Amino acid sequence: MNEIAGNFIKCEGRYAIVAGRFNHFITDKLIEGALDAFSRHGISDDDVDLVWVPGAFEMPFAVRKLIRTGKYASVITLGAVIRGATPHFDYVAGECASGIARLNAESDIPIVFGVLTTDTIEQAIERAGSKAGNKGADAAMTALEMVSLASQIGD
Ligand code: INI
Repeated sequence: MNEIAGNFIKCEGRYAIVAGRFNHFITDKLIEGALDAFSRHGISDDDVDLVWVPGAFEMPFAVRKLIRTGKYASVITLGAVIRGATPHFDYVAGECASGIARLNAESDIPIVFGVLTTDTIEQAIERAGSKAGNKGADAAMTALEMVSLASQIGD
C-alpha cells in the first residue's frame, strides 16, 4: 500500500490570511496564533500577506481574488461570527462557510476555514487563545498540511 499524507516539512510558499474586521479583538488573537504557528514551521511573517475585509460575508470575494493572482500556496480565513443578538447570524455564517467551501473545492490551492461561529463572545474567546486553544493556529497548521499534501499528490 502506498499511503500519502501531508506533513509540515514540504510546505514552503507564500500564504495569505483573509481577516474579518468585525469582532476584531477576536480576529487579532486568531492572527497572532496563525503567525506563530507559521513561524514555528519555517514560514516567516514576510511570507504572509494579511488582507482585511469588513466581515465574514466579504471573505469569499477576497479569497477568489487572491486565488486568481496565482501567488499563494494557500489562503486561510480568520474571523468570528457570534450569534449573540445578531438575527442574521445564520445568513452571514452560512454564506461565508458555503462560499469558502466552494472555493476550496474548486481551486487548485487549499482554502482554510478558520472562522469561529459561536453562540457567545465567551465561546469565541475560549477558541482564540484561551482554554479551547487557538483556531487561528489550527487553521495555519491545516494550510501547511494541505499544501504539503497537494505537492505530494501532484497535478
Ligand atoms: N460579520 C462578522 O464577521 N461577524 C459577525 O458576527 C457579524 N455580525 O454579527 O453581524 C458580521 N456581520 C457583517 C457581515 O459580515 C458583512 O460585513 C456585512 O453584512 C456587510 O456585507
